[in-house]
Amino acid sequence: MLSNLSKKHMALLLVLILLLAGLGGFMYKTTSTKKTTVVVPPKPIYPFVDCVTNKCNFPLTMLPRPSAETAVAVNPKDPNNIVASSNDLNNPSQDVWLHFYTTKDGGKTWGDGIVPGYRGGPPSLMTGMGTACDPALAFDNDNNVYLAGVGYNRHGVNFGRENMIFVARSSNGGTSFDQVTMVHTAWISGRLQFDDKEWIAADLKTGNVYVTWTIFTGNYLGQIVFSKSTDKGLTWSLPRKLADVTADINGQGSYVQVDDNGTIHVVWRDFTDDSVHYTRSSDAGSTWEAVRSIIQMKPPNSPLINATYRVPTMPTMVIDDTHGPYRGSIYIAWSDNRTGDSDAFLAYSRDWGKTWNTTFVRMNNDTVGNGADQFFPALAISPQGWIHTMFYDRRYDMNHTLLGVTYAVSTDGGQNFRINLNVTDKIFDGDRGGKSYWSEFRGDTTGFVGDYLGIGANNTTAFLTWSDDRNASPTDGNSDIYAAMVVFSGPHGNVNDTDNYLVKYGDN
Ligand SMILES: [Ca+2]
Ligand SMILES: [Ca+2]
Ligand SMILES: [Ca+2]
Repeated sequence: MLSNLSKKHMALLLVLILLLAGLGGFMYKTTSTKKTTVVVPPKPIYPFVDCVTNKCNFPLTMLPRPSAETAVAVNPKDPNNIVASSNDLNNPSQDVWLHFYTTKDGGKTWGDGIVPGYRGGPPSLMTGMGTACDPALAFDNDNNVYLAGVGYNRHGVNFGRENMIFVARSSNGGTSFDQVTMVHTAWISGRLQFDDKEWIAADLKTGNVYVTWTIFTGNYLGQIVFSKSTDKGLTWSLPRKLADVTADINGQGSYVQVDDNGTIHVVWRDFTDDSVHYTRSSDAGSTWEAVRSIIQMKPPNSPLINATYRVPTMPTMVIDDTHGPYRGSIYIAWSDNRTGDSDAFLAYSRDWGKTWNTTFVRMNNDTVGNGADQFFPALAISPQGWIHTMFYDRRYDMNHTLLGVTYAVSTDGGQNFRINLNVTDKIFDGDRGGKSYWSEFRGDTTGFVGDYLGIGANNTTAFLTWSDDRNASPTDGNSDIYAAMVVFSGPHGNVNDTDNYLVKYGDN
């Protein structure tokens, strides 16, 4: 055997023996002169979960009954003023009502309240409604924040307004919501209609407020409609259909945004062919472009494998009207099953929605086809023009069943999301949440994690909110709203340094 060893092998063996014998210093000195050493600088630290300002994961509400479905908005006038909202069963109406959570100090302390009109509370236009749900939030440029929702009477109490889209306004940065107005009621005697799943946006220059939603008709097809307010939410225009073709009547999940040119952009899911429909208006909603089908989705099965909670696929959207290099880009995210399990996908336009890229970006960076589902991607854009997303993620459980939450970020106009950060400090079983949400009224034990998540960003920090079942027993349905703050820019650098590092040295 020894005869087969070359002199080189013998030398290596000797080096090893000398190293083990404590003579490594000497040997290192002689060998290092022959090597070119690649100096890998220490990895930048951004982004990181801020566990100092608040806990790494902190509850916005953890009352005993269920909460789910979140939205977040950041005050453009005051980046430390952030408002979140959720559906909440912890209120005297004993049904879902909109709960809001407000910070004025960048997330250190939070106040909260519920929209007026709940049973036994201060009166509002919503008084008498059983349910107020589906939060959507938008700040204007004058410290007003608008909270839109769906109101209805789940128990079928007849008093003339069975169902409506409403908007609550706060003129004090979300400390209280004192003005509640009705955008539209679908209740018409003898005809079955239902107003559902609205979204809201405010034009920062004109102060106009825009709402889109679905009107379901008797045969349960959904028409996407639009209404606007030019008086800070006091009055609303009659709903206008966004598609003037009878074929475009199978929509749901509309999402409205407005850019700094005043152009209004709306997307929704069309259930006929699972495509994302898109239209825009450059005259404050008077006329609209012909509706286009811009993204062919492959929605994941609802529910997912090993789960009972529903996973509706609806598009979310942000517009880059910053002065960053990708100004004019529009980003749309959705859950997609094209790789065999659910992923968080992104599509983009670079020309204010005129044309759309047909190559889509997978935002979760785990191995393709590994069986882990990512879903409910929410989007925010920071003043740098960086795209921030969060989604539920099953990769952190070896069995791909329990849920965590991932933050991902792109600094190159959505082309790469190299950075994925696990923000959850405890993964949880999504089937545990919200059981009573349904069982009280529908008699089943289906889990519920809401239909979407909410994220917002100022120029240093992303604010992530989600429905979390870590405190739920197998039977009580006690979901809570949790939040995390992810710092992506600060005195020692920013997430772009990390991104550049990953390009140069990889993720080691
Ligand atoms: Ca909902
Ligand atoms: Ca996946
Ligand atoms: Ca709870």
